[in-house]
Amino acid sequence: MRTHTFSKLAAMAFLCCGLSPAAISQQASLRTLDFEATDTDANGSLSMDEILAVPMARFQSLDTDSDGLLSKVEAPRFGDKRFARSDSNSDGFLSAEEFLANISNRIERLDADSDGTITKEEFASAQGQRGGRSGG
Ligand SMILES: [Ca+2]
Ligand SMILES: [Ca+2]
Ligand SMILES: [Ca+2]
Repeated sequence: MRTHTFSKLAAMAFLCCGLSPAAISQQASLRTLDFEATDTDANGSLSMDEILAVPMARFQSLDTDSDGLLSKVEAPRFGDKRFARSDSNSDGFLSAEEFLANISNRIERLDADSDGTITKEEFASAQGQRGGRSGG
């Protein structure tokens, strides 16, 4: 299985064009997640693993020294406050678990029937929840 080139491209775009960290973090948002692209086994629903593969790839691309932990320097978009909040064991680094905890919570909230997978409906309704309609 081949890893997504998306995060690599994003990382490259970040390096080459100086994309702002904010732009990257918007891509990380669940709301902008591409359902089809994320549904790697194409079974029409997203498992936790499938969804976490996206932020996990991001984690790995941020972890420039590949020690499995993000320092503040590696994760500048977090900012001091958010970093401290995410760093639940206060060791000054974000482990993958700490990095993903936030997003895991959000995924669990997406999973309306708590069956451990996100159907397209659950995904769509969660996307629609915020911000209301956008024209049309
Ligand atoms: Ca690191
Ligand atoms: Ca930590
Ligand atoms: Ca579900």
